[in-house]
Amino acid sequence: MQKVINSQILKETVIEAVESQQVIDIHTHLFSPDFGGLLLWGVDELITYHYLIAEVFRSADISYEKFWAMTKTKQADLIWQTLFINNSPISESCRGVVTTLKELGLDLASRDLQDYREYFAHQKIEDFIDIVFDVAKVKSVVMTNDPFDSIEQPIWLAGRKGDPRFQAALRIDSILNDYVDVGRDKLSGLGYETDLDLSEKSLGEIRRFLSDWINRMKPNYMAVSLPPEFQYPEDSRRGKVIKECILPISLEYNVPFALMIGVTRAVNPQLRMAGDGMAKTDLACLENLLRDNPSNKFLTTLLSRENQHELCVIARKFPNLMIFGCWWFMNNPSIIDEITRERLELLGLSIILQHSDARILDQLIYKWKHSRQIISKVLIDKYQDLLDSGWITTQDEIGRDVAALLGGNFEGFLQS
Ligand code: HDL
Ligand code: ZN
Repeated sequence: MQKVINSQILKETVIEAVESQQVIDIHTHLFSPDFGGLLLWGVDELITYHYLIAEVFRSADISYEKFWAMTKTKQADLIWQTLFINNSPISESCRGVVTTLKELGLDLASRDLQDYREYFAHQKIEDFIDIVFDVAKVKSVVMTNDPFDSIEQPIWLAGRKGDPRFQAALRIDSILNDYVDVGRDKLSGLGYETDLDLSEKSLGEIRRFLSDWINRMKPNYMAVSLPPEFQYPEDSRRGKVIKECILPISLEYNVPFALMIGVTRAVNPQLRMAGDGMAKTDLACLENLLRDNPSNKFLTTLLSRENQHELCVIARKFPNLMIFGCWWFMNNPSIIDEITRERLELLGLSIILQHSDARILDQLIYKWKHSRQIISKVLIDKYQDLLDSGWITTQDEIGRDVAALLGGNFEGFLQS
């Protein structure tokens, strides 16, 4: 007999379901150990995560030149002193470091960065991966793989097998956003000759490139980050490659096309990777893509809070769109809470609630602990509303729903 839920046991039931659910993390910048130094981990990487670099310049009296001339250890020392000792680490990215250290069992009372470095110095990466996946309750992560990256490329060409917990995603920003200055040369470097005018022959070569790398990588999806001014259809090289190459290949191989829209790259180049900004997007681009390609599957996450409500409405109109996660500047408790509520209210359970965007392995611990806390809070309220309306539900049904929201919907979307 399944246990019927009442208000008294609702909270513990939802928290238990959310906290125990193994998640599929559908967008990260993590790499399996066979990619060598591309896999980042440890306390100095945590502290010099580009989110904290942006924040340290607001509080430390240091020039960009001086900071970038420092070693990573010295950068970490400065960030630790500035954002954790001279100031309470109250921002989400600082609090994430605190949560990670705590969940790894380190003594936060000491605040001794050298101590923490000692702990990591004694970890073997193969074991540490198991510790992190276990503590974070992550079943698998999807990487961000760039066939043109000088370190990744030879590993893929040599026939990467790798840890199956690290799934691939084929990232194609340089072809779509930088074809003239970067993409065309990179394609040529891999033996795909294309011209500036994107002749039929060139479009065929780009389709051949996509086919070859889908066969090689077996990616969960093809992804691109796009600026807020992205339009579709668009009389541009990007518009032509999407229409003539990405969409037909996505359909042929049943590999969804993931659009991550709203990033304005290098608004402050002096901050390097920390220098990107965001802006609201005209989502007619999505509506046109979805309406004109009803058999194609699309994944989308947006960078502007102001776009989130209309994204939910668009997803109501087009079942071939799966929205996912609280991306980057969205990934803060107050916004995760807000957009998770409106997504559940407008789309029910047909969403992928969250991804981590983790760049450092250890971040899986805090990004998922923080998200689970908020997701539990929202789900408790939404199931309470349901109970108040008279619906009768059970522990098993809540477990089923949570499993879908934290991974099952992604698996189902890929297999559909
Ligand atoms: O383009 C992306 O995938 C973004 O997530 C960027 O990598 C960004 O720098 C980031 O790490 N955001 O969390
Ligand atoms: Zn990312």
